[in-house]
Amino acid sequence: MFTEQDTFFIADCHLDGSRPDVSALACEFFKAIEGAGALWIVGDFVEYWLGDDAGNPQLNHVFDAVAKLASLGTTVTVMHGNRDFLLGDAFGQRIGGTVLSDDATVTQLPQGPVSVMHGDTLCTDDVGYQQLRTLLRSSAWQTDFLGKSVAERVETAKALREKSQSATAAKTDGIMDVNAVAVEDAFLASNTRTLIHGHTHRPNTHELEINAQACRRIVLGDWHSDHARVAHSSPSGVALKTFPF
Ligand SMILES: [Mn+2]
Repeated sequence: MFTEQDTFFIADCHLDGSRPDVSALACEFFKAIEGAGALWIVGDFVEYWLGDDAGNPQLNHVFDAVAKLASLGTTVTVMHGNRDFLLGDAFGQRIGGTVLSDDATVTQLPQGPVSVMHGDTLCTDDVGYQQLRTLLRSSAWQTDFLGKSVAERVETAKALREKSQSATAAKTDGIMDVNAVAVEDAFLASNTRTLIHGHTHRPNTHELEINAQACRRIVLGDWHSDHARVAHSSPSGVALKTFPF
């Protein structure tokens, strides 16, 4: 049904052993897009990741489904989200794809270059989060964290999550959405007219004008037990679609 000309973008599956329905839907999706040229998983594929050596045995069947898709010829690229920034090269090999550690990248689609990012870097109003992000993405912190036993990492991650949850509860909706200047900067830095990102869980297509050029910001949805909003690129353009198709 799909060909090399089709590219899909998904984000925020937040896969977790406690949500088997979402895992099942993801497996269904990877089967449904067989034949597509490329799949981009744009961050927060999994709810947490403590390192490739720790893995998550409860999600092996989902990783197998991605590996199957890749083995049939779809190029799979994974970008880091704020929850799974420790996905590494071994995970990439596990799923037959590539893990990119860049915050943003540009991919060439039939209708032109498209900028792709998780989207947390656009939420610059959330100063507390951005400070934490700088720490967690530093190689010093990551080397220290990955040097701990898996049991110790579980404890550290739990403490971080509790801290972030209580901070999030105190934040307004606006603070947790993208900042308009950061969006403009992202368009200018990438020199593209289409930006695809996730993270905010506010799936939508925003038309905007930057430097007198019509631009589009496509926001991917988070995954629910029965549906997900994904982006589909074909020679006729890029559009948000609801899966199941
Ligand atoms: Mn996120």
